[in-house]
Amino acid sequence: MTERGTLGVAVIGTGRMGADHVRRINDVISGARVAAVVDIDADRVKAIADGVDACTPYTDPAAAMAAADVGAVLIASPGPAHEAALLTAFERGLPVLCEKPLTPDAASALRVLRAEEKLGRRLVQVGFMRRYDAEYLKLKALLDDGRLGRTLMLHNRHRNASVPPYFTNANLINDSVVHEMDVTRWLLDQEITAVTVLRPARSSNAPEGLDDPQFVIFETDGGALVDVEINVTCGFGYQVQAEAVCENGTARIGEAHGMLVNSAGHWGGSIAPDFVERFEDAYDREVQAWVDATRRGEVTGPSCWDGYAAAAVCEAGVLAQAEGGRRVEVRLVERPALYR
Ligand code: ISE
Repeated sequence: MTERGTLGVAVIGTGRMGADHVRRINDVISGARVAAVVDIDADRVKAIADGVDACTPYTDPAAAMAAADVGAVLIASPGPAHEAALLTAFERGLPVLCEKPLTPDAASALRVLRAEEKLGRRLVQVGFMRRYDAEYLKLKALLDDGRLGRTLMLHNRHRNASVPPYFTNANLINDSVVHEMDVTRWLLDQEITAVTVLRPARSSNAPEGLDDPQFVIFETDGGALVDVEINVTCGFGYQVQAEAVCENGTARIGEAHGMLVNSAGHWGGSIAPDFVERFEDAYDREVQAWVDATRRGEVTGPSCWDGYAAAAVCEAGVLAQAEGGRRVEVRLVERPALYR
């Protein structure tokens, strides 16, 4: 933290999300500045640092975290690099906002959780940004106030116009459905206990090696049934919708009715092209909440427990997917006191 109390952030990873967070911290939110940027691509990281006032480029995350003007870390590097960066941040006592996934598998997520538990205090907020989306927040408040009774089912639709060529069936679960895993756990305040994956006929839009769309079913420890249509080659835009079916009513979000235009015998609006645009406000709110909490000396938002639980559900999901239609149970360790 500087004398003026502005939080100096090191942004690790300057790919699409990292670069967007640099812009966000610089131009959109308050109370923080980008003091360091880190990327293994030295030219890229220098170019980004050159565009930011008093920002130092690094190729080594540990060197950036040792800098005197760095008071917190935002990790947006690829998932396999997260564990090392998180453990270094723990050694330095630095608060972290870690983009999802916390780490790519349950065993490494549990190692991170145990390391944080050893510190005896939380340092990590995991970047499950849908928890900061205005519509999801309204749905959460409605379900929590109990007016509609218990939630019995949750229907989700998660559609991407397209995905990068490297996207595999496992990515469908680990990169995309992981968001529904987190919102299910958060909205219902329940753990997911089993996953089943079914596949309809393969879309002719799906690239070689990707079975798209798929239909994923979660069971929860509160007896709810949750389904997810994951459909990442729909072509027409980015859509995330959810409908809670409760004892005394239903509630639906994600229709995204912004402006409606009547023209030339048609009415309608537009669909966001991708998640960066659809969830722009949620990302802004998420990073602002992290900066505000950090400046107060607090850690809020999704925890290492949430990151670990999501990783364990992902593992069950990938297995369920590979075993076509088999129901796979999720096994979690006992929830430590730090996360209750
Ligand atoms: C991407 O990685 C995300 O996190 C998006 O929110 C998700 O909708 C998309 O399917 C993923 O590929």
